[in-house]
Amino acid sequence: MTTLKKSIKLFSLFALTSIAFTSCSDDDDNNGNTGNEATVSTRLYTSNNADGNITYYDVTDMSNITATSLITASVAADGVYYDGSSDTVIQASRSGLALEGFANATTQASGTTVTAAIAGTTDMVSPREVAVNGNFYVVADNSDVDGDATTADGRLFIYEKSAGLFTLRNTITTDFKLWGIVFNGSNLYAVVDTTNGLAIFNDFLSNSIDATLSASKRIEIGNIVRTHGITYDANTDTAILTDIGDATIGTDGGIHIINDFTTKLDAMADGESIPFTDQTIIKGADTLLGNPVDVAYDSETETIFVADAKNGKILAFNNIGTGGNIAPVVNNDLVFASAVYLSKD
Ligand SMILES: [Ca+2]
Ligand SMILES: [Ca+2]
Ligand SMILES: [Ca+2]
Repeated sequence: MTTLKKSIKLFSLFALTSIAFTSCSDDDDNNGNTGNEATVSTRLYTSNNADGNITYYDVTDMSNITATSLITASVAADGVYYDGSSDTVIQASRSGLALEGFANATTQASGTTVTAAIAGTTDMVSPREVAVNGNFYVVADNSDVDGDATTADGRLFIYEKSAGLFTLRNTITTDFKLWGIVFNGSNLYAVVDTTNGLAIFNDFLSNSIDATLSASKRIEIGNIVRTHGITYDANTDTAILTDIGDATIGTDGGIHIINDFTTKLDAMADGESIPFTDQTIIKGADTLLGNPVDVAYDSETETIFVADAKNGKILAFNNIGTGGNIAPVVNNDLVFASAVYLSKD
């Protein structure tokens, strides 16, 4: 690490530790959980494109959120994931162009410099979101594939995790631009970047050789301008997608919540759209949503967490009700925030 980079990273760390959290949650969601009897720790893992460090927030008690930062050699990173069985946090490094996994994730002091215990091969060009199914880690890469920027395409890199290594199994080329991805069982949902589209790949990991693959089904999400982030909660059959609107505007972002998602999806023909009347939409000046690029959901507390790259924020919303122009209950600065992942263990 160069002295300059070290200085920048140290400065970032000091800036981080001086952050004051604002939270006005006092367990008013009527779930009877005061936090005292909870046996689980709820953590929100985040990555960013400002310094490439991993920051996780312990959000078990929303009125007393603490932050821990792990200092990595990467200077920019996107998709992030936490494996509770091995206490390992994984991110897709945009400076290293590989997956990197850090052990003892929750037992290190904030500010500790960490080195990758699980290294990946450097196959990617522009890694974004990560989706995990067992030992398979899929990374969406949004670089142009065919050398023609006017034709929409992207690649999904499928890695298999083994002891100390992410090994590339195969690559799937898509006929649309990629960003957010998430598994629902064996099916992979992928947002269709620059549009309001969502692509569904049934039994995605069964595609085990390099290939170009069209989606099993494509739908549209009504009233979204340009989607980026997606999450799916199987317990409540809820899908949540983000809308960045115009990428140059910091006040036009939104969050779209779709209940009974698979019921709706299964009933839809290819190309159909979910009307805005079948969604709960959070949007407006009070939301602070500019370019929400990734989203996570705690269905137990009905809390949505968002990484907003444009406004440099980690935001949380609860008491969502019918949505609209609601203020976040957590508003934390994280410059060039790129990804979020929620773990309960
Ligand atoms: Ca192209
Ligand atoms: Ca925007
Ligand atoms: Ca994510």
